[in-house]
Amino acid sequence: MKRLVLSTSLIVLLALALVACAAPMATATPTPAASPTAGSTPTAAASGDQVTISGYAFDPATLTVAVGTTVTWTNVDTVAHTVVFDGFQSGSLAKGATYSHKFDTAGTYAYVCSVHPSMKGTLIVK
Ligand SMILES: [Cu+2]
Repeated sequence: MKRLVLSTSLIVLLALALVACAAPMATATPTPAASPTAGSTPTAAASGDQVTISGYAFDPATLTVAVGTTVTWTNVDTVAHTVVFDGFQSGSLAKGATYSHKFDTAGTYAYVCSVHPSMKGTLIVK
């Protein structure tokens, strides 16, 4: 009986020792800082001068640029697309092809893909 009590005490001691060892490690682990931009990144106002044609869509669908900017469209789809404005257009863009146009006049320019009329984009020049 005494032997049993002894071994039980030993197990309790061992458990306490384990907890004692583990506790400082747990509290010493640095808590990762929350990403400062997570959830606060604005997605509505797209900037830059690049539009990607991907998944039968222009990305970004609406792009705002300054007057004098040359905007480049790049088709990454396997199917061909076009960039068609009122008065000028890209012609057929195969995969990997690009089309650039310089916008010297402020205004809102709507464009479509003539192959897939549901693909619409807007370029705002100001
Ligand atoms: Cu298209």
